Amino acid sequence: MIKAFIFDLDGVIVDTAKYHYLAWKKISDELDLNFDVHDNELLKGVSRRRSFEIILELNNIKMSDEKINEFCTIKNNYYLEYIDKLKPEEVLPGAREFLIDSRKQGLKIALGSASKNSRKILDKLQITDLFDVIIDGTKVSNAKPDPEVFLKGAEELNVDPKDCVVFEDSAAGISAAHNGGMKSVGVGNVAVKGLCYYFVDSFVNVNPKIIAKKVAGE
Ligand code: B16
Ligand code: MG
Repeated sequence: MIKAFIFDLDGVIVDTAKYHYLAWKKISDELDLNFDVHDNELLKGVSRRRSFEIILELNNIKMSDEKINEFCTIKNNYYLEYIDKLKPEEVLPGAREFLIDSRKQGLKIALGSASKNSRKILDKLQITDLFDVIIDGTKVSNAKPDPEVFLKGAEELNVDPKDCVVFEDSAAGISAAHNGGMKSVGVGNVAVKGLCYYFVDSFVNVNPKIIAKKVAGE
């Protein structure tokens, strides 16, 4: 029986990918590296450091660990300039209502995100109190598709992984859910439609009870 929902952040609750892109683009331009919106797709769901390594690999550039850390810090400062201006209205359509309805129906709620800025983003969106548990990039050492972020969420919620549903927009995130023995619901990104148990275009008019039944095969 489904007892908990675990939500990815970027691409599921809010579109922060556009701000990650603008920040990576700024640093790429400064370093004279090629980087476009198409390349940005490769960074979704991926950690900050791995994101920069991918940009370097695309440009055939090698860099010391020290320099990589330095540029990741600069990128994050650029990114935070956008996050500081984030408005509650930027919660993706239907997501706030879906979180509220899920709780009303007795489901436990966790966040499972790679972002080290998750708490700040939830606070800006004014939805922090809709989550029982928050697992983010500051609490895990293995990136998706490793299931660590979702397994920690299930553990802190005190729910068996098989009774959890993960909502994700990235292929790595869907794999992470399956690797942790959880059901997956793809959100928004048609590229994951063939990978997940069930798919929704958005949370608009989506009923948590129906989702729980669909993934349970009822
Ligand atoms: P930060 P998610 C991920 O969030 C983003 O999709 C990814 O593009 C980003 O690099 C990663 O968070 C780390 O973010 O730099 O804020 O720690 O999809 O796992 O919610
Ligand atoms: Mg995501």
